[in-house]
Amino acid sequence: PASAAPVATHPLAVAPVTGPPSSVDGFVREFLNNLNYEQGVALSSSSPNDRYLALAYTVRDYLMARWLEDQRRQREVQAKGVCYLSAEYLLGRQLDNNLLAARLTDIATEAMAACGIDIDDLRQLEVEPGLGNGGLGRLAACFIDSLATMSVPSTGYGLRYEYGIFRQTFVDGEQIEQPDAWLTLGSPWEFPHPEAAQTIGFGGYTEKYDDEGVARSRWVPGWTVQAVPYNYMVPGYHNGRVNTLRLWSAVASSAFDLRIFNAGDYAEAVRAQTFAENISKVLYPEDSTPQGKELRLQQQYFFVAASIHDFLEHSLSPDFDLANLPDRVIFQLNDTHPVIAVPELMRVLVDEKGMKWDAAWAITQQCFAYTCHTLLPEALEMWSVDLLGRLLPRHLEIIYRINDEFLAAVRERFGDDEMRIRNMSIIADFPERSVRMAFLATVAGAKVNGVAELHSQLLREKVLPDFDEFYPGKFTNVTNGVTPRRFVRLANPGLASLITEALGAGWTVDLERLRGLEAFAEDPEFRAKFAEVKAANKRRLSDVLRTRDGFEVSDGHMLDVMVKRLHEYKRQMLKVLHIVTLYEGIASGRVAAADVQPRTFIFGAKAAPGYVMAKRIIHLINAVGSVVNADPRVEGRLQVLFPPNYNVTLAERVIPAADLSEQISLAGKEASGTGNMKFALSGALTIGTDDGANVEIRQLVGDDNFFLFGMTEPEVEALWAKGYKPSDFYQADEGLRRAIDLIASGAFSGGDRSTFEPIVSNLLYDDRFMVLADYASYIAAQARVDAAYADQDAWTRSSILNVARSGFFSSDRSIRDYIDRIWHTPPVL
Ligand code: GPU
Repeated sequence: PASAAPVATHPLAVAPVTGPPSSVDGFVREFLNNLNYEQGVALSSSSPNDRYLALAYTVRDYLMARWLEDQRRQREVQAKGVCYLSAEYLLGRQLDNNLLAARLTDIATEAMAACGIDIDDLRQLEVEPGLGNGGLGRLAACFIDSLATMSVPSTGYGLRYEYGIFRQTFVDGEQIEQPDAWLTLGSPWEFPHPEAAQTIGFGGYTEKYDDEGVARSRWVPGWTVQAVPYNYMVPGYHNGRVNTLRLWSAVASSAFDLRIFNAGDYAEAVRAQTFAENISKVLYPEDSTPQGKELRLQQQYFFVAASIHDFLEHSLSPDFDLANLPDRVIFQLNDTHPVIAVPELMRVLVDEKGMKWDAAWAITQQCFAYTCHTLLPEALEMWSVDLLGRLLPRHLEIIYRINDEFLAAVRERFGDDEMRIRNMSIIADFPERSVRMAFLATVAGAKVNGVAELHSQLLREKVLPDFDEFYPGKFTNVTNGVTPRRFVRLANPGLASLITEALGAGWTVDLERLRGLEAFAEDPEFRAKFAEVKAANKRRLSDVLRTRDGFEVSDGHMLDVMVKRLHEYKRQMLKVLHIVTLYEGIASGRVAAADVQPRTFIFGAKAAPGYVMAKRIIHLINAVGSVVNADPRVEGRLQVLFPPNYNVTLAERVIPAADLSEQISLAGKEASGTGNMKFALSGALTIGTDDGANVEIRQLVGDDNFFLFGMTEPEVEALWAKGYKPSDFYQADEGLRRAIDLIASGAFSGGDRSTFEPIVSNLLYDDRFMVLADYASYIAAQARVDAAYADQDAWTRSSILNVARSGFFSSDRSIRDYIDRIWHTPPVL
């Protein structure tokens, strides 16, 4: 009973499309109003947090009229729109982004100054909503920014975790996780709508019944949870658009059992409430390695069921013919996490709306599309039939029927090729009977896309070849992108001004225009200005790291940066071996410190709390840093910094300051990468393998402006086929031997040889990600980096060319590709 028909017919009931007056005085008045009447404090007695909240409310107020208008229009126009279903949105701070989008940055800055407030002090107070793990969640945030900026009718749907990605600290170099209580000081950017809650069922049983002669099934859930939506504004850049991100929060259907409460067992009385509300309590901190926990499946079903019902109830007119659903919506599945939406839509259409199975299935197959973000087999989610049957019995029945019909069609086409049937079945039998969610998504999706050219190719050829053969034309590619609003305009204002000075305005929404900078790369004056921007960004980073972590970044160093989740396939270990090699050369006296190119290595990485090897590698990085940074023989020419709790906010400071971008995953393992794009757009040169979107970056920026190393994906395959023995590489390479031996000797663990022994033996005897095989090539490429960096002016030229040729990596281009190849949802202007 959420959105009744509009009651008011008064002319003023239609929100005016302009917000409050856009003047400094007007802003001050609004701000003080919010401070007094929302926060309930006077300016003179207000806390910094009061001021931050009042400022946020003021910005919000300016966007509000447009938001209400856009919601009204989306309902009225009835155009086809996108529902982006994602378990993660790694948004980053909101204040600056919303100021930029609403063209309020200068006004707000002056208004705060007029009140005696430095707006920068307020910026620092915002706790970023860390509702995602890494690349996948950040991509979703970039995409909703582009969708709004491009005026595409769309809603982002996800989960409002009470605790986001954990806060990382280091104790004696080891990662400690702390809960991310991001909501405690208030959350000015969200709007709860308890009246629009959806009831979500779980458990129970299914039953057959006779519906006037037609045999039907229905689900009788055993328990329910309320899904309460929280709306967030997603403002487009300078286009007056405000889209919606709707995140669901779990609330118990009844707060507590009054009879038990009255009988005095208080803990038992609220047990059900705690149980229900756990669903949106915390983000699972696993990136690319899901653990298959029941609560995670509850989260997934909870948010997609709420989202589908929300869309059907609130976006369609009451008399809408569901046969036409594909004309109105495409549900984009952000990896397998929301795939349980497929049997949910089937259940709604067949069981609740009384549609025939075949008709419902034809509709469903047009309403979903699936994006795969990985090639790692352990990242393709599987749910045990046992668990699914207990938690969602009707959905399991539906999945079985989808599979039966699918396999029958496969048989018809290919004959009784049992091997093929087993390989393609949505239900796997080993190691345990389970549902392959990627297969379900592929069968149900109108389109399936990978996230970079190489990834999409490998997805078709290696992961789902039978499906590619069975469904010609279903597979496609959409190379990832990043929003230039946050990652150039906000994160790199110096570069942004320089670009505007050179090319004029307009590039922020048409990033291919950066091509125009190619000519400027030949202009010594421009190069000098560009170099000064990079130097200023380094100073800004130094300031941040000094106040945040007490680090002193050395002047005049190359900044060599590796920031991303800690995962063995990403090969932070290769970077460590490089550092240890440089250090060992100096410590042994074979290399004079004075002959080493001064470098500061910056790491940022969180490890999944249960990922033991990843945590060991974090420990090792910190241990190497402690030794290298303190050894006088190094003469300060090498410095290793590992600021804890890498997040979007820190990324926005680190990336613009970087000289060298480390993108060194084993070829064929990183689906795309998006950090690689952010660095290139900030003028860092990449040292990287032929993996993910690195391939496309190199093709665009040119071989002369990219340091390529390592095996190609076919070479990796060939080495596996031949039989990979990492110890052979160890034996054959003296530098590698020295580096590994130094780690094994206990040199970084106070003489204790056991601390890092598991890392050493893993490298020597397992090395799934072929670190040792690519070592020599990596070290050689780093030598080329040193040589190139020695010519600062030539480096700057390359750096400018990286920016000029990376316009392709705007998420606006990605969204355009999604529209053309998958969604067919033109902008509605
Ligand atoms: N990715 Br699967 C995640 O961040 N989390 C996941 O659970 C999965 C994939 C990443 C890929 O590793 C990265 O290569 C890609 O750029 C990113 O998704 C966005 O597509």
